[in-house]
Amino acid sequence: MCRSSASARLTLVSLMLIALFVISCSQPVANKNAENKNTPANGKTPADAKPMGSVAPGYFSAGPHGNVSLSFAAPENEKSLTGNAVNPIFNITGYPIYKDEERNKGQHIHVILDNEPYEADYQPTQPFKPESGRFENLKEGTHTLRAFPSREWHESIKQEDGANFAFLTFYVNAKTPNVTVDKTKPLLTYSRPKGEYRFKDDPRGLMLDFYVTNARISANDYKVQYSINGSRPQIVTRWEPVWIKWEELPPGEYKVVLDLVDKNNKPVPFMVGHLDYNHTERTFKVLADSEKFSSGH
Ligand SMILES: [Cu+2]
Repeated sequence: MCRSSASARLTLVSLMLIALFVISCSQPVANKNAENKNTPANGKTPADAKPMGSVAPGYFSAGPHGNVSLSFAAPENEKSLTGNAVNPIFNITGYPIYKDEERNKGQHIHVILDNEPYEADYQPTQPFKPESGRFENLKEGTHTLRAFPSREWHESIKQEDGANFAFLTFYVNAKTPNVTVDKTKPLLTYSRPKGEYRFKDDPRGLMLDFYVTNARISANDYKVQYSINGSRPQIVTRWEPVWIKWEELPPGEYKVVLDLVDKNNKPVPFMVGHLDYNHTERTFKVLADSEKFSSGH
């Protein structure tokens, strides 16, 4: 009798311990799922977001609220990673980041490894692992990450003081010998166009967009030069997106070349090893109504 009640008590205590263990283990998972729902709550457009109306049908815009600041919480600047994948985490203030699950659109951060096409991060406080796998299996040596916030339609938020532009250097295993990254030099960061577009999907045209740091863009200072499919180079004298008319972009494949140039239209390089970040070549595609987007779009 006594023995059986003791063993019953023991069973009860073990059951309670198991229950406690299950609760304590399951709680972080539950929290993580809640966080994955997105910011702000529940993957919705913020209440104060304004519809763009006929200018850009289907899009909303929220903020900025004062000056925007963006920085990396991870990885650490000028440190080696443990492993060969980078999963950046951000601190951002002054600009709402969200994804509206119903519209499948939202404000996000463009994250650029080295001088590759950007990846869109809609959850900046979580380690970012783009589906493309672009941030994995990195080559040994010196790499950079750049980031800036963007609108639902992928236009960068431009801020002259550059406080919303984050830029860091990191290493896989070790530094590449003789490669230095001078973050004080004039820098042109390519953003758009990227990938595939539906012909006439935006009444404004097709957006060419970029971020400029440590340089003023004007008619008698630094300028941005672009050329599409080898056409005569166009000079941009204002830090604003260029909306290219659809009439100039019938369905097909295109190559765009973007350069930072000085007041004499001479290219200004930003060298990281053998890569010139101020000279970017990209292909994009304009699809006819009958064509399907390829997977990964
Ligand atoms: Cu974007």
